[in-house]
Amino acid sequence: MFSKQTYIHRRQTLKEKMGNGLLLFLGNEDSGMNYRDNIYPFRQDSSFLYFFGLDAPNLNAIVDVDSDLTIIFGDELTLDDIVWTGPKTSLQDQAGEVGISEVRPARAFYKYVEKAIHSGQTIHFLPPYRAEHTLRLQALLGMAVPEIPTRASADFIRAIVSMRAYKSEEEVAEIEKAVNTSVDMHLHFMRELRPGMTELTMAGQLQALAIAGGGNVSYPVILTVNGEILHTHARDLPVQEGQLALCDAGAETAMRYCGDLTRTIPVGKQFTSIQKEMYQIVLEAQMTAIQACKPGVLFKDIHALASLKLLEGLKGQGILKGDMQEALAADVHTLFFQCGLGHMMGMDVHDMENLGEQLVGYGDNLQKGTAFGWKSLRLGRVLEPGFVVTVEPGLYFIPTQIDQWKAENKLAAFVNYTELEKYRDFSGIRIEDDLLITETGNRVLGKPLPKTISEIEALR
Ligand SMILES: [Mn+2]
Repeated sequence: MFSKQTYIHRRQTLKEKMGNGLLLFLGNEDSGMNYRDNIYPFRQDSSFLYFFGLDAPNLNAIVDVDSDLTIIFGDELTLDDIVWTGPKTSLQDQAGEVGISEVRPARAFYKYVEKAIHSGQTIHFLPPYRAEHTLRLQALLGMAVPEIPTRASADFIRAIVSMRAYKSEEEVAEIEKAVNTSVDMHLHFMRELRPGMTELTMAGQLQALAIAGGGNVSYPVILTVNGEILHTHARDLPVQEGQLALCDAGAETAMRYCGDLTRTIPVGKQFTSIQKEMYQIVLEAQMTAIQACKPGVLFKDIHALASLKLLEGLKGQGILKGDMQEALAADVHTLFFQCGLGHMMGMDVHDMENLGEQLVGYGDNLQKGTAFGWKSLRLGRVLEPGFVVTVEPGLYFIPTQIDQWKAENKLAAFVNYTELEKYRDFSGIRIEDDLLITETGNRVLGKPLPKTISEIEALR
């Protein structure tokens, strides 16, 4: 937990930004996997943690801007609870550590909101992502379930995004701690993966390192020899000499700040010559994109720049032909790079994604794209100092997509389908680092993690 002053200051800033109304914060609950008491690891809501710091289930909070009152709602442990959990710091004392003196029983939350509705106060709430939150809002506000996401408060979202997007020094230190644990996970992957080992064996070892780092993984480990499948998780499948293994894994700290890194390595000791050529294309696109990350630049333009580098590289391999600027304008890159160059990162690995990609990644003056490829770019807005973003270009040879585009002879002026056919089983490559945008440019966060071909082969 940060100091009391951090949380007091954050809530004060939020009150000033909002001006009036009642702000609802729904904390998360334990969630049963197969019965109520056998639970998924508990994860607090990130906005709740940001403003209240209390990483425990069954809490709600209200910031009543109109009467300048901040209240935590939750119940103290009973003797029945303590039999199972042992004694814990009282909720009253925990609230005191984040600068809140007003603690009321859980059931008083409903009464408080009911009274506010009757008095005509404006109630602001965030879009729910858990069914329990939807049901709680339904009970509190008397709204039909399908109506709830559309009635979430855009002003409340904007105010929170305008704070959480800019990481303070103490937050950057915490993120860097997460990235360093993530680096250790990747070093283990790069040193220890061997032919015959299953994807799951290695993924389990990486998760153990994340937990030993004090927190957990910040998302389920992606570790696969089918790197072209963007979000496939590790399988009970032995990896083999000659294949590429893609690992997208990160840790979150005990305070729930995240790391998110990707490396792609040969399962054997060395890349094949064609793997080397493709790897080098992605690496150059990534380094070019990192160089371009600085305040005042649209991230969407950096996405286009990285895409152009990928296209030029593929032209060099004879897979593409013609003018690559024109190819970029025609979205040829989406045959190989179907997703976005990166996203914001903080307490969520895709930071604040539950608040909506438009307001988080694009803001009010820029419209998120809807076309294939562009619709998956989560971040497009102008970069500013204090943002933490990922830069993660890749090349993905997806047989289904290649077949479909080829059957339609799509963009055949640019694509040499005969040559491309040779790569249909190539799989995929991604390289990802985490950056802090500074006043003058950027800083790659964390301890160095090898990514050139010679550095990687030296570790194998
Ligand atoms: Mn990422």
